Amino acid sequence: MQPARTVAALHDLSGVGRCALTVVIPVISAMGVQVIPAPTAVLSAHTAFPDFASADLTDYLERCLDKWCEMGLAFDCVYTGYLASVRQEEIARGFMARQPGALRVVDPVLGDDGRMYRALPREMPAAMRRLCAGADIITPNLTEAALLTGTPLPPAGAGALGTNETRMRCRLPQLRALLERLLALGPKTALITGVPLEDVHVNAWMAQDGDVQLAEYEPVPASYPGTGDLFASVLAGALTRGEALADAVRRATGFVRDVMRRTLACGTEPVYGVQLEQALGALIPPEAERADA
Ligand code: PXL
Repeated sequence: MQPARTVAALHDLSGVGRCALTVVIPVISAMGVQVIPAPTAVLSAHTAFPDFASADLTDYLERCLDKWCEMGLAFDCVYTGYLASVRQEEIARGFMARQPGALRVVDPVLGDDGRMYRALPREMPAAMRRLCAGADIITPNLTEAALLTGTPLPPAGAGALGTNETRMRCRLPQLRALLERLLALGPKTALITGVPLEDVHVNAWMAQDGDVQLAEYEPVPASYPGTGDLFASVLAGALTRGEALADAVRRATGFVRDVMRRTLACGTEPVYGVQLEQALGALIPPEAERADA
């Protein structure tokens, strides 16, 4: 019996709406990996709701990460998501430098549907670029990939909440060029989620000196906030367990699709997020693997 591997999770804690830590913690825990959370902000509900209470935790984040280093903790993975300020990016980058043995998963949470999240400062894409530079893998959606690379944003309304009306279609050379621009920022692997590629839908990734790899999926005719967090959490959990990248991407792709399908069948309002709770069981490793993991 081995102790659980550990993930330091730098994400916000939004009460209503199933995103960030309320997704990260159950998903990665179900996969048999311990999550040690450092909340970047607390919100009554995520920022797609018309109104919410929030508190920025930048000072706390710095003190928390310093304490963990003073305690001598060495994490197997550092996984970052929604960072609320430019200073939080500097703090996260400094923490990664002090965790040289950790896998670095950076989900550059900046926006969706052709728009930046409205609570984020304008300087956040430039800051996030610096964090991406030192990552083992980054997992932007198309909007975030555009913001990170200075590519014109996909038209707003493509994939709007609850419609998934993806008017924009990518071609393979365009997708390859976008992945190359992301890799030029410095991460070892760049992965873009939710790409309408010609007549299919894919999650696409490329490693430095590699070629484009695709995980195709049957799209669900709906769009929910938090699915990027869900995808990146399954990916981070699987990679921390030592799974190969292609297997981890396929697992994350399949799980997100399954959860979206279940949610659509429930008919709940999209802004409340996906029906994750009843699907978590599928992530629990079989008994035999749990014993030797
Ligand atoms: O799911 C990404 C996300 C994370 N954190 C907060 C958000 C969102 C998306 O809206 O508002 C606070």
